Amino acid sequence: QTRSVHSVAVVGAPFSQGQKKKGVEYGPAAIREAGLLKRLSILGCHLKDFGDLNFIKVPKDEPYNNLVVYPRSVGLANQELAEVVSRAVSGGYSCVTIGGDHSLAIGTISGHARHCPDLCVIWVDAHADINTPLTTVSGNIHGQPLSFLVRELQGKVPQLPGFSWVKPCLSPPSIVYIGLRDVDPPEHFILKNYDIQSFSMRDIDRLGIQKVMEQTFDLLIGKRQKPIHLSFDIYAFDPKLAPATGTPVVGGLTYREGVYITEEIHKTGLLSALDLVEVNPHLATSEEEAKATASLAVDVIASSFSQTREGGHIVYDHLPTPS
Ligand code: Z70
Ligand code: MN
Ligand code: MN
Repeated sequence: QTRSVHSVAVVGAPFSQGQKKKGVEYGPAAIREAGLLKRLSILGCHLKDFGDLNFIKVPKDEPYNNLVVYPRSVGLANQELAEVVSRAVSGGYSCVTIGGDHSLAIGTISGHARHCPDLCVIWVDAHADINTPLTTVSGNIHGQPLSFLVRELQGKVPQLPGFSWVKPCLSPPSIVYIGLRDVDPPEHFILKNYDIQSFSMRDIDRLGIQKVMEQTFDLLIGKRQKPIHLSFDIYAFDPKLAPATGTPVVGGLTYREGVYITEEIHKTGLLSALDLVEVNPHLATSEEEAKATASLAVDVIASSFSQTREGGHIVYDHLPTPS
């Protein structure tokens, strides 16, 4: 029996200024405490821990248009994160970034794309996170990261202060969403008019998660093998499973659907970077809830790196003989 050994880099991104709630900066610590590194090493991964990055808040970071909050801080943090991810990926590692809010995908995808310009993105989320700074109602950049990265949208996206380093690196055919159930009208317009493929919760109800994954891979890597960037927002899960998140959206992924998604992605052998974002231990109403959410995050990451439910992932090749 052969198995591939993964080299996995872990980067903690305790970043929260893509939104306004306190606590998501404690996500990386919670996911580490839930045993991430131990679980990956049991799976035989060769690990490199980059630790938790130290982001500085830019002082006097006034909102753009009186609305979009902390643009300079988000821009600078992502610029630094992009450097680290790019270093990890060019060093031969699959890069796991634990967040932090979802605005950090601006940095992880930018950094990943520097080394892998042909990457494709699987965005697992309740939200489409593709508002532009001109369509956002909340003003939170974690609801906008993809708008800065899709080339075809740039005519509609103003440059935010702190964002001059960002080079759009994605095109619609290289993006697939899974799990959508709370899409804003301008986001729906973008998905339809720019032909971005998505499997909503309704599509999962209709097709089942197995067909959804088959079609996802047909769309992204059917013609040519490409490195996969998985951006997994813990909000994709039903709030019963992941209670420690900002604003819960009912009707999300089951545990089994979530794990099936990552098992299938692992089986492609193409996973090159993974973001696990929006775990906010401060929004849990009990210690148990906070622990359950962090432990769910660890399960998602472990099954992305070969953990299986059938039990074949740890070497066991002979039975003890009675003496
Ligand atoms: C909304 C916005 C969002 C997460 C909220 C919501 C975006 N579309 N993402 N929570 N994780 O603010 O643009
Ligand atoms: Mn998100
Ligand atoms: Mn979301």
